[in-house]
Amino acid sequence: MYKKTYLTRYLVEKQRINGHIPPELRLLLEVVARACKRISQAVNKGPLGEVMGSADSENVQGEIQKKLDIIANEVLIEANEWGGHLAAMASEEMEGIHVVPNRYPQGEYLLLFDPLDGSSNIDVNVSIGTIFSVLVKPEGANVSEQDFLQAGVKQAAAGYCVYGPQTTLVLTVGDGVAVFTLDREQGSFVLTQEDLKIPEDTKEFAVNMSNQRHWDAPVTRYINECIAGSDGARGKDFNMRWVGSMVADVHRILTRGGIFLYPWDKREPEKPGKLRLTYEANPMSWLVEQAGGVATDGKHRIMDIQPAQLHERVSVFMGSKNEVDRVSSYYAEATSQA
Ligand code: P6P
Repeated sequence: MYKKTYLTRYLVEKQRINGHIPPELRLLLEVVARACKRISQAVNKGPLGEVMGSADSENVQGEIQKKLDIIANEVLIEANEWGGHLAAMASEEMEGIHVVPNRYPQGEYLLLFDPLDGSSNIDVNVSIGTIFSVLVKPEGANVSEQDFLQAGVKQAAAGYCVYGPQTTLVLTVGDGVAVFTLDREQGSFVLTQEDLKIPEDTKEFAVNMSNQRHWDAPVTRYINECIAGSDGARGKDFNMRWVGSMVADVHRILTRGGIFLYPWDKREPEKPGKLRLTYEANPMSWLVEQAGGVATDGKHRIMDIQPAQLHERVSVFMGSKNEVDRVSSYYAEATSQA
């Protein structure tokens, strides 16, 4: 019989054996996991749940919100505000932070999330997911948005839950990456993989090719070499995958290697990239690094970037070490030749 380790036992042992996570952080992660189960149930209903389609609203990014974006956001807020483990939350779907109401005790953690990443895929039944990042609230009286502006290296925990053929929770608290698969009969997440490792080499890249004419030179050079394959400088053929849902693409890369690229492009030159630093790039970067991969914006380690704004964007290259390092070397060459 397969010895099943459920999420609770995994976290209790992390707390008890290596004292790696304090009780409040364990509680936080269990509450987030429970919220993800509820989101999974809503997502899995699809049209039967009358939750499909767009809401009549836009988020802070100016993007049309899907009904499930709002539902997922509300599930995470409601699940986390009463437990006493959090001081406040920040979300892609909310302009400002959500401070835990006075009727509840405030805790020492800050939770950031993209409640339903890839929501453009909801109506076409393609994998989507929840991305979350946990920070420790700095000392001081009243929590503020400024408290959330911490570099990714300060994270206490990071993870995502992908709602695909399986519902899978992927988590790090700084000592490796663990994977939990939702056992729907038990209603619990079961540990199905520990200490995930990304191969340093890969033949698979993930990028939205329709943006090619807008990229800068180092990215154009890198992708053109991948496409030239064994006929070109790389001397090997590459394959391309692009789901259009970061959670799905990064999960594939964590599982079998690859490089994910969402670079700056000249369509909106004032923006460093499309993806958000604090609740998308930072948690994904920590998971990738914990699995032996690399995550940069082409010039800097993503987790070293000091956020200036809660919803600021960043250029993203992450995955198999040798491929991401190659992109960085092309940026370095371009800078030295400038
Ligand atoms: P594009 C989803 O909207 C998202 O934020 C990421 O999940 C995904 O990787 C990216 O945008 C897809 O962007 O421009 O290819 O639709």
